[in-house]
Amino acid sequence: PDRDEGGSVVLERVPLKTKPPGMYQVVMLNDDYTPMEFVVVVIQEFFGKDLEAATAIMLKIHLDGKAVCGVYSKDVAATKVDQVLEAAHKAGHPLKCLSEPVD
Ligand code: NFA
Repeated sequence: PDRDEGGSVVLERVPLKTKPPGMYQVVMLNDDYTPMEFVVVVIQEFFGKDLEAATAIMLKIHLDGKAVCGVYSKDVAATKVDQVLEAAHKAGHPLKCLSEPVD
């Protein structure tokens, strides 16, 4: 067995089980400049929502300041954020979004 500096046996701690990976929500933020129609198109394109659902989410962002567009694994959520920010930047809009762990 492995021993420490004092010669005592070092026992390895083995996890009994692995924890399931946490989920992350992609939150979109309101601003005063991005056109509503652009936001609706982005939500449809990158979050798989139909026109009605995308419009409801856009209006919630507009009225509440932010809303959740979807919940994904950590890496998928990060990719969604990158896709939204790139599309907004290319179109010249200041639209912002972020991902955060679901409580
Ligand atoms: N507040 C923006 C406007 O009035 C619309 C908007 C909605 C922007 C959702 C960003 C997110 N044009």
